[in-house]
Amino acid sequence: MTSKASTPDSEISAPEDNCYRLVVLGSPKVGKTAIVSRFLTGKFDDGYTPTIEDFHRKIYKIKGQVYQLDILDTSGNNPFPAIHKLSILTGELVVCFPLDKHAFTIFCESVDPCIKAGKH
Ligand SMILES: Nc1nc2c(ncn2[C@@H]2O[C@H](COP(=O)(O)OP(=O)(O)OP(=O)(O)O)[C@@H](O)[C@H]2O)c(=O)[nH]1
Ligand SMILES: [Mg+2]
Repeated sequence: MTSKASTPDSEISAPEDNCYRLVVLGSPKVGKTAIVSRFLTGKFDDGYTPTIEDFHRKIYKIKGQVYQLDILDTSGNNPFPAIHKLSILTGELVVCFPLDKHAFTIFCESVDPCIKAGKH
């Protein structure tokens, strides 16, 4: 259970061990932004605006500890595979929606070095 912080989230910092980065990947229009928005606001918006790249930060206070969750909502239509690879490499947690063949190839190429480096 989380408790409300009286200080604005932007002024609270969590210890490094309590910081997590979630990268949301998937093909275009599969509902990545909708589920992130639902998670953050509890609301569902049936409009569609293609994402370029959106970053969200949430601070939680759980049992007296401060935790930071960064969420990177990526574009399903990223024309720059290198940026996509970087996004995958920077995440500790990756949520993956259905990927088309091209996106799946980029994903495999990106996770391979992570696995070899012992990052998961
Ligand atoms: N009915 C229904 N529509 C959904 C659902 N999830 C997403 N949508 C709709 O599908 C469309 C695309 O959703 P987005 O979340 O913007 O898709 P996206 O994966 O972020 O797309 P890109 O940013 O282009 O990669 C929007 O019109 C959403 O409202 C769902 O669970 N049910
Ligand atoms: Mg989106």
